[in-house]
This record gives sequence, C-alpha cells and structure tokens, in this order.
Amino acid sequence: MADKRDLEEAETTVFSAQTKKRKADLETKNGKGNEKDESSDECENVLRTFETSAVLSESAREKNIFVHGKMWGQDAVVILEKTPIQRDVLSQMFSESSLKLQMKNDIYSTFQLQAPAHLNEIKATLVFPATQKHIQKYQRQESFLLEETAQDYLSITLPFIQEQRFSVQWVYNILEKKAESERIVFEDPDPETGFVLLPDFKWNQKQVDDLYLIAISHIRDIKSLRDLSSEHLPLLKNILHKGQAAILDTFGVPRSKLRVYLHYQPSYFHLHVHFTRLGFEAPGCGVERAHLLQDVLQNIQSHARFYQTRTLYCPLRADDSLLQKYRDAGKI
Ligand code: DD3
Repeated sequence: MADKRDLEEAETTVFSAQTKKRKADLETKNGKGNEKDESSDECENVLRTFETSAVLSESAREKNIFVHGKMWGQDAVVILEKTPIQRDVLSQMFSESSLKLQMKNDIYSTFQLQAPAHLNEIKATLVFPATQKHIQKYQRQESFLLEETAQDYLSITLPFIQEQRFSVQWVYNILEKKAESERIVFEDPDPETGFVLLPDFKWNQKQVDDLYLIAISHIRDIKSLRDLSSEHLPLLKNILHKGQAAILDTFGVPRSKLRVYLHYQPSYFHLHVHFTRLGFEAPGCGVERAHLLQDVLQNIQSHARFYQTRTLYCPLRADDSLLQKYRDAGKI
C-alpha cells in the first residue's frame, strides 16, 4: 500500500500543500477509519417522497438511470449513477465483503459480491422542482447537426435565446458565494478577466480519471462562443493558464492531460469553460460540440471577429425548440 502511494507521488510532478490536503480529505471521505466525517454530511432522505412517473433514459454501460417523478405535487428529476471503484479501497473490498457464488466452470468463477455499505455508494442528483426543459433534457433523443451561419445566429438563434430567458441563477449563486463556496478550487476575483473554478457536479472528486471542472467567468454578459472577440483575449488566456495551474496544484494533473474547451451550443448562456481529463470521454467532448480553448484563442488572434462571422455547426436534439425554429425557417 505504502509502495503504491510512493509510486503515485513520484509519477506526478509537483504537489502543493493544498493537493496533499485535498488528497487527505479524499482519503478520509473514502472511509479510512473516519466514519464521523461522513455522518456529519448526512441529511434527511428527501428522496423518500419521490414517486416515479417514468424512466427518461438509462444506460447499462454508463450504469446510470434518469427518472422523472413527483415530490410534493411538483415535478422532479433524479439521476442515479454507480460510481467508479477506487484503487485504494480494494483491500477493504476483498476483506470486508460477502460473496455468493454464481457459477464455477473449470478455472472460471463468477460471484455476487456484497460490499460493505460505505463502499457501495450510488451518486444521486436531484433537480427539484424540475421544469419541462429538465425533463426533456434527459429523454433519449436523436440529434441533428445544425449549420448556423452568422446571419442565422442573428435572425433565429439570438432572438430564441433572448425570448427563452433560461435561468442561470445557480451560476450567480456560485459567483456570489451563495452556493458551493466550499467547493471552489480557485478564484481570480478580477471583474473583467476573473473567474471561479470548481468541480462540475458530475464529478464526485474521488478519482482524477474522470476529472471535470468548470471555470465560470465573473463577467456576466457573454452568452456563448458567438460573443467572443479579441477584447476577450485577456479573459480567455487567464482562464486557460490559471485554470491549468490551479488544477496541477490541486489535483496533480498537468496541462498535457487536460482537455480545455467550450460547448457550442452551451447548455447555459453564461461564459464557462470545461476542463476534463484526457482519456475520459466526457459527454459533449466530441468534435460536433466542443471547441478547444487553445483553438478558440488562435482563431480570435488571427481574426478578431472570427466567431461573429463563421458558420458554426452544433448538434440539436429532436425535441429542442430551436430545431423547430430552424425547421420553420426552412433551414433543416
Ligand atoms: C444543470 C448544467 C447545470 C440540470 C442539471 C445540471 N456544476 C449545474 C447547478 C449547479 C451545476 C454544475 C442544469 C447546475 Cl443535472 C440542470 O449544471 C451546478 N454546480 N454543472 C456545479 N458545480
């Protein structure tokens, strides 16, 4: 065990005090003796009142299920997901579990392994009250590639975004420290070029393999990639360089292992940048939706109004009302 950890430490370049602290925090959370830590975060089971209406989607491969239901008469969405097995619990997994033999044949046997409760966690995400949009979002849907010219953006997409008035209250809560403030990994408070870096809530932070952080800009009037021009170069460079440095410092993941990108279309219209680990196929990191921040920088450097003039392509789900607008305009 000790050898393994020494090896891991040696493999990674620089570890700051903060990294060690985060690592130590993770280890206590993983149930290394300190069960008190876990119970202090325990809350009443709000899901007890959840009544399932329909399964929106499920994936045996991703080991998750998206469920629509009702709580106190209002719509709710619950996402359940089995979490990856961490290396450092293997010895406990082998020694503290009970086994039921399923089959044995020659040198092959399969078992049902019942792990102790603290190693048998399921991540649950609740959206409550959920809007029709949330319910729609998790329904399996076919998608279509939209070809959005600069003109289409102005005449169709922009008016649509403006009339929809998607709420980004949760983003403002983060920027104003009204929510998730203890989860902030790094902040540059500058009102023009500053941002907050924190784990996306899809990541449980227990292993760096599926590392996923988001940088949210302090500046509030940038809706998407379409709004970015040369005046934003200092902001974008700042997010890239300070974001990479903070992730190296905190999680020991170097920039050569990071995929830093923006989505187009984004799922919320406030500038944010995704940081995921190379090798982890995060949803939305495909070429049809992700724009590498380094490429975005170069494009803007070579043409100040690159993103106001180019045709952009992006996938839209069959039930997206924006797709309907494009159909109505005879563009799809
Ligand atoms: C969202 C995209 C947005 C449903 C769901 C997710 N990371 C978030 C609120 C707080 C967060 C995120 C919208 C919403 Cl399941 C509707 O994501 C969030 N906090 N991605 C963090 N840290």
